[in-house]
Amino acid sequence: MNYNFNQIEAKWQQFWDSNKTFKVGHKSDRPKYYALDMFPYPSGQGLHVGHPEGYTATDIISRYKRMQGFNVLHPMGWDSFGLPAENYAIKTGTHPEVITKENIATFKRQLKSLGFSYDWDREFATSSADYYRWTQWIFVQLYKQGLAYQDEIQVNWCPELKTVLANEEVVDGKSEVGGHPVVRRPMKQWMLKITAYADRLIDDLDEVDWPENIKEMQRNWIGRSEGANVTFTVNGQPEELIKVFTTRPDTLFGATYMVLSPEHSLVDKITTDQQQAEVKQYIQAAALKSDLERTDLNKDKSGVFTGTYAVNPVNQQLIPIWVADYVLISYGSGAIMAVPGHDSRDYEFARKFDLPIIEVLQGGEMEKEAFLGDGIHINSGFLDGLNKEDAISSMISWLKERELGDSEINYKLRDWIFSRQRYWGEPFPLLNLADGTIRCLDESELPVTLPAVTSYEPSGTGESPLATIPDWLNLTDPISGQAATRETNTMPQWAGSCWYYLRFCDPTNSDRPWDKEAENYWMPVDLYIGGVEHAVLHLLYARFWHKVLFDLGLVSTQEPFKKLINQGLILGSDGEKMSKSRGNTVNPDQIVSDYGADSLRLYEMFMGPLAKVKPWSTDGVKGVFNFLNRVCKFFGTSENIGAQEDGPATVKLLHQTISKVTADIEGIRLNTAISSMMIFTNHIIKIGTISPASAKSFIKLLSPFAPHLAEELWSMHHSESIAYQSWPTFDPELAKEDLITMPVQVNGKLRATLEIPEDLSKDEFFKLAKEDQRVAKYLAEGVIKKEIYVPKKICNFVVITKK
Ligand code: ANZ
Repeated sequence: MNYNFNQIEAKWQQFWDSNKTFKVGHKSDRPKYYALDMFPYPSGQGLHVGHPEGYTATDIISRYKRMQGFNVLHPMGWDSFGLPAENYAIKTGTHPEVITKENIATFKRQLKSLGFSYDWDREFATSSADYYRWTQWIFVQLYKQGLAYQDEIQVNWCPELKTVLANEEVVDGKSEVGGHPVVRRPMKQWMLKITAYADRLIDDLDEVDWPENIKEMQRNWIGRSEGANVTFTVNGQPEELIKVFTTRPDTLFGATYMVLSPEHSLVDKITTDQQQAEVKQYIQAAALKSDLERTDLNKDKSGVFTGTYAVNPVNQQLIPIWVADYVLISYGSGAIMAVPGHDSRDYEFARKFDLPIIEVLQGGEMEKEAFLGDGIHINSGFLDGLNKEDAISSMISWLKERELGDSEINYKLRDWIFSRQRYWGEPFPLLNLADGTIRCLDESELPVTLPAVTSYEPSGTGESPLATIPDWLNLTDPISGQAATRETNTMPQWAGSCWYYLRFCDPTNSDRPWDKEAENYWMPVDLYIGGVEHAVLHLLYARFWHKVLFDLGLVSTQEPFKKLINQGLILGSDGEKMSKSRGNTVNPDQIVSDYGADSLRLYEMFMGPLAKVKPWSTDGVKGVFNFLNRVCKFFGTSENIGAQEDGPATVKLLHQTISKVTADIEGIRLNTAISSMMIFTNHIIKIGTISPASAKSFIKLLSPFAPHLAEELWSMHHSESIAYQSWPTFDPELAKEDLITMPVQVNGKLRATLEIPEDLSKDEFFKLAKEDQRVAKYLAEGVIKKEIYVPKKICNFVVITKK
């Protein structure tokens, strides 16, 4: 049979579609499996080759699990609110909804052309009112729990995008989208109290099967830090207290100065007249810098003296109070006690401004650098002689007794700034009433839909374009009868993706966000595959919402995503990141048209381990295309499938291949699974014939990877789809390698006998022999002069003993 992939693929895509082959329901006796892709943002660029990488992996697992007897939920939808569609609308005057629809149609056509086994009946877009109605509903629950509140805070304001950004959306002082400068500015914002869940968000990471680096990124992002707060008084102004947070209360005797962050409320009050001008100027300069610039270890330290001193509570010493931007207002109390002897930043600062450096733990070289390690305390009064740990607890007790401080835990995590001054997002279900109060809408009043507008430009004053539509903005509150205005901010892009995996359990429910029974059956997500770029954004936000929903009894699991895998980036063939400007991008449509979807799927899995970064190679695509061609020719020719019985070599290799492919799929080593199918194919083409039973098994193995070709080959002898055929099993006895016994001698004396596979190479054999404890002992007595090897018979090491 000729490998007419175009025809084969179109035929089977049509078949799956019209038969709804992958449609599932939750009323089933079969065990469930939920395989989820990070649903795409339907951008104007269409699919890139990075999308099918993760999507093919989950598709292989889904198809495999179906054949294993699982009821598999494998859905797809669209994360369709967000800035790019709105920016495009501003440029072209087209409604974001129109653009979004077009983009979705393109994405869907592309995904369908790759033969992914989605239950398309579950498809939805987060920007449709049927969906965001329930996003608003969840906001109402958060509001009722006191987890949503309004606050005047310093926000990341992006003048170019004319919007506020979350910390997570600011990278190196620039907007993550577009790379525009971001400045700090106070604004009234809706906040979500994610900090209330900080401990659980850290602790429950122990329960999930996620890559360790992602867990670590979340832990660092949350940044739990145990320490103490200490209160200092201001010299001459005893009513003014400065509270600091420190992880090292044991170093209090080494505090030689203090630092207030430029935004600290006491700066103005305590600065002497003489220093006022200099301090003011410094504060203005600091406002222009990002937090990252301010805390960069490699940046030169800057600061100014306030002219005032604080009193160190342990020894009543007067220490100067400085203002410096390496202390951030957003962390701890925005003030520190500086211990240059044992903190690197303080050390640099003290060197630069000639402030005293006192050693309070022994072990370092104060002339060179701060000593950060553990040691015995010196110059520390009642702490002298204690190590770090004991001194910390001793100091905390001392401070507590005198009401000068207490133990404290701090988090880097801040509450989530949840409002955006944009049009293309979920409207808040909130009314500002004439009497100054806020009314959160009732479930029955949802959805609050986005009105049609003609201009999408943000006002630039910090208000959303929605503020410019009086008909939508102003109303009489039907409950209180008061005049009211709607909240004009919209929710950030992350809102819709915080719970889409729950909606997939029950996507068309118009009474509730999801049916409890369906949720109970499908959740948690068993396998979630997506990009590492979501490590601290989507994955943290979704876990937070999920925990709130869990506490409300609305979901049955503490964690949403049981197992997570990040696919590695696919680079251009030049080894650089793919980008239009470099001209190294690959269009998946082109590959599908030249080689077919099965080749693209197979190639993306064959490139290397899923999690690794890998460069693209079109020659590689040709390689797997040739493999599929050979499979098609051989298995598509009925005369080849005529063997009465397979020879022992074929039987052994088949059982080994089934064993290997099964284990590799379970371990998500999809590249090596493909290699073993290639080895089997080479073998069987050489033999020239195979029994129908063995051919069936092989085609089944191939089917999750190259489903179109597998369906076609299967259909030559069967009338049902291969999708739900049972996965082939293997006999471990038959898969076993034949072993031979090899005696190992050292200087002619038998030291061990090794059981090795018959076809083990000489090098591999010597490696095993040298690693064997019984042999290694004698080899260690000298140096190997000679290695004698008689295949399948014996080996001998000639060792010359050291003198
Ligand atoms: C005195 C000290 C002595 C400190 C020493 C460290 C070592 P983590 O671990 O990240 O929580 N700090 C406190 N608030 C700060 C702020 N707003 N901006 C910049 N730095 C701040 O860091 C806690 C430590 O960072 C605190 O402990 C404080 O310096 C500093 F040998 O206090 B330490």
